[in-house]
Amino acid sequence: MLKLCGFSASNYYNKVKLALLEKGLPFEESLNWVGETDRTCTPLGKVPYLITPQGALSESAVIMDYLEDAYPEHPLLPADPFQRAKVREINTYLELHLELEARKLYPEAFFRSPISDGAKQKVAEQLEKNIAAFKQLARFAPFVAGDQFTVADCAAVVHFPLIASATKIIYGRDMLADLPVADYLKQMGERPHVQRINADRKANTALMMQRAKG
Ligand SMILES: N[C@@H](CCC(=O)N[C@@H](CS)C(=O)NCC(=O)O)C(=O)O
Repeated sequence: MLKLCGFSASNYYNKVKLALLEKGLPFEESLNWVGETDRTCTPLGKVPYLITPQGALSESAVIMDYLEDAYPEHPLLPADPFQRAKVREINTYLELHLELEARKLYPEAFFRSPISDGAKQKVAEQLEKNIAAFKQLARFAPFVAGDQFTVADCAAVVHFPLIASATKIIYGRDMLADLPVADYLKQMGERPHVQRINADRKANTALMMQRAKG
């Protein structure tokens, strides 16, 4: 049995959990907060990590590739190599150029840990550029990379809300507002597995806040 380790408030954990649910794979969850991870499985201590019958894997992109390779039924990528690459391209722009940049805002936006005005300015400039580039690639037709639910949707469903709310909190405007993100998230929210992810995320976020208060 596959074991997904991490916690449900984490967007990267939820990306993998959504893929497991959408692929219909049986798995168990192990609650491992940051600081309570097994470093032999995840050398940098990041979540998620996945324990497979053959051993552990860290880094969510690697885990997503493994799931597609090991369990090709209920695919989350198109069959055609070029189309598969296009999905991965959108996914990479979303994670590397949008989420990872917006992540620099999370300490102040979500954890009351101030960041400098200079850092905010730099992130705003970078996000402006990167979101315009992402807009050029993203399809929303109706899924983020075209007419099929893919790994890019597993990422978009969990990253968009964080990017939107972090930019709204820090800059007073949702920097994703020019994209049809609200309609997309509403549509994705009708999927039962997305509803499960969101319910688990809310419950786990409450637990995380309680732990932070001590
Ligand atoms: N590149 C990693 C990012 C995962 C990540 O940043 N996870 C966060 C939680 S959402 C984490 O573990 N942070 C703790 C840390 O970086 O030490 C992946 O795709 O798995």
